[in-house]
Amino acid sequence: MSKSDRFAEPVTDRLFATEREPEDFRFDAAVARVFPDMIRRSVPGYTTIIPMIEVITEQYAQAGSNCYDLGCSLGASTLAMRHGISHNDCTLVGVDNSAAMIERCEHYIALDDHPLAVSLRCEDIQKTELSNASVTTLNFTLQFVPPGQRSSLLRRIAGATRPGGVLILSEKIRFESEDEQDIQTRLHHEFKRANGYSDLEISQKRSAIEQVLIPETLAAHTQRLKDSGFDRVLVWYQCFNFVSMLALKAG
Ligand code: GEK
Repeated sequence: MSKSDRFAEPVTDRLFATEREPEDFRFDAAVARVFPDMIRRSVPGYTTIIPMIEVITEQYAQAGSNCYDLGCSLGASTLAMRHGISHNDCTLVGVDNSAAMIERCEHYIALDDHPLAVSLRCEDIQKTELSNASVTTLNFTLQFVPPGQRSSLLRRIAGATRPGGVLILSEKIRFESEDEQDIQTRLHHEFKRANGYSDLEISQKRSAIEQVLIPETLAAHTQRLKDSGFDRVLVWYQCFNFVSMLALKAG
């Protein structure tokens, strides 16, 4: 099976295609059903970031350690980590608090042919047990945690990370300058149009998600990662207002 086949699902996202009552976005069964299509057509760079998570995991997973995918959804990033781990004594854990996501994730994990066991937890990432970690992934998940609760989660992750371990943090960001914010937002919306979303879909999704997904600046992310106990922070990927960072603990 090729890497892209592992995540393929032929269900097209039409959730916002017709006029609907304004309601906050939730990761429910309807979203879980169309999720692979939704995230691929909505997040610039997602299809590059997933296979790179495998490459990064390959570099940083340590023998006898735990690897965590926090906010694993259907397991695309979990499976990338699984294929990147070369130590058979590692433990891989995927965590998501959406039962609809975890249920479908189990199915995707079972379809995959890698021998490393994956343990799935339907839990809040803010409460889930973390220890002895070498690689932790937050692939577009921290943005859904209320801003006031982000520091305590990152402190817990840094505290659970071994020397030489990493956190892969992918986020939608906002920009200090209003001008850059406008340009990057317009380019993101053009990306969605090019992927077949209508203006109605783009604007209804935007209204549904704006109270739920709170983006912060790159400077805010970097400072908080350092304050939380990571020694080094670098950006390894950016496409418009979507960024992936690597936060490292000194070895
Ligand atoms: C991927 N990483 O495909 N506890 C547990 N899960 C949570 C929490 C929380 N507090 N908050 C949000 N989630 C995946 C994509 S999607 C990103 C991640 C997106 C979960 C939520 O249920 C959802 O499944 C996931 O985080 C975010 O690489 O939809 O833009």
